[in-house]
Amino acid sequence: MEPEFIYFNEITDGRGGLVALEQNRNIPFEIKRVYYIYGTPENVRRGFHAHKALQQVAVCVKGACSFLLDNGRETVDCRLDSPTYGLYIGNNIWREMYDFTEDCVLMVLASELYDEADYIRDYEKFTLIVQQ
Ligand code: T46
Repeated sequence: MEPEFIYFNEITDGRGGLVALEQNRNIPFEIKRVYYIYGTPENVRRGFHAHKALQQVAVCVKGACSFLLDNGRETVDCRLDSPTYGLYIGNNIWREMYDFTEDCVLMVLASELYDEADYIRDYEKFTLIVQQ
């Protein structure tokens, strides 16, 4: 299993950098929701769930954090440490986020509005679903 990174086009000049994220262009779905996670204390792990249908792209717009991704057969760990690329996470992928730097701002673009019913928060249930 490999992490699916999306590398964004950077527009840089003497004033700094700019990255544009556009639905169905460099983001492979219609963007219905954006949220961000920040102020995560050291040694905290978040996530511990998969989604039934949701697709997301996670971008560390400041600082860094790590993801563990698990498709039920394999796992992979990867680090997000730049606003110039994102991590695509499709449905039925268990994720955990960890090793947040103090200044980390993790922005996530999502294909659907928030819906708790789309979460699979039980790992046993997740493994049964992906083995079907
Ligand atoms: C994911 C990872 C990367 C809302 O009310 N609206 C929202 O859009 C979201 C994302 C969360 N919430 C509520 C639900 C919980 O009461 O905020 C609380 C914290 O959410 P959660 O514990 O699910 O946060 P994480 O960091 O474990 O997971 C989040 C996303 O929920 C999830 O979809 O893939 O970030």
